[in-house]
Amino acid sequence: MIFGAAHIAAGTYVSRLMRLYDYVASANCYKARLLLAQLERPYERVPVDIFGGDTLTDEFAAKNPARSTPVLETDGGRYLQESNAILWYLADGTPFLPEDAFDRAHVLKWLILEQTDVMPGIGGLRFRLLTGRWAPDDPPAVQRRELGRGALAMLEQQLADRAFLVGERHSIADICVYAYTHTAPEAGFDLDEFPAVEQWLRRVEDQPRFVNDLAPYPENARPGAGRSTYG
Ligand SMILES: N[C@@H](CCC(=O)N[C@@H](CS)C(=O)NCC(=O)O)C(=O)O
Repeated sequence: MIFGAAHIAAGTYVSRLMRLYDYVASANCYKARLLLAQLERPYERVPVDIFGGDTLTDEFAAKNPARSTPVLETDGGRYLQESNAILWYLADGTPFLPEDAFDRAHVLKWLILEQTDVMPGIGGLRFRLLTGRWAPDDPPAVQRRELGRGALAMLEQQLADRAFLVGERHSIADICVYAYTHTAPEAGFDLDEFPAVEQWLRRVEDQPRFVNDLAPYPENARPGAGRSTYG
């Protein structure tokens, strides 16, 4: 699937369209799709069925030894792994990544906290509840819920008196944290308890060219139904 117009450079060097190796139900992948849409960057989307065994192949491991999506193949044919590294690479030189060193460091801080707190505490919990890997009262679910609540409380405090996470303007910090935070109700969190987070979610959704194409988990994501690193 190709998004945007293909670009073929003149001369001996033929620039390829960027490729995003992408799983449609992954919010880590959705982060990249959202930024690409907002930047209006053309790219080719290469669907990866992570529960159909696609990340278990040698071919995929050559692109990402960690066997995770997303992976960006640049127009020069190089591979970049990790969703937040992909956001940083694509946003560099655009309004989505501030120039000021202090603000950039704060963006980096949120990219880190998203991976340590938001993704496991909200996204990882949601995945395991929705696909039947855990029941809400299972001890690992209770532990993750505590992590997720802590992440939402941290965001609530940060957003109580500001419109966006860093420097009062929409940046990749917001895109990155939005991706799993907006799914919090599906992980059992009540966002009425976090009104500043709720309002911030709506502000992110009001940004130009905002898209939400995060798909629900398919049947083969249930345990035993497919083949993946999750079993
Ligand atoms: N830290 C990684 C995590 C990526 C990740 O966990 N991707 C999942 C989908 S959300 C995946 O592709 N898993 C496939 C597998 O492990 O087989 C990132 O941010 O890119």
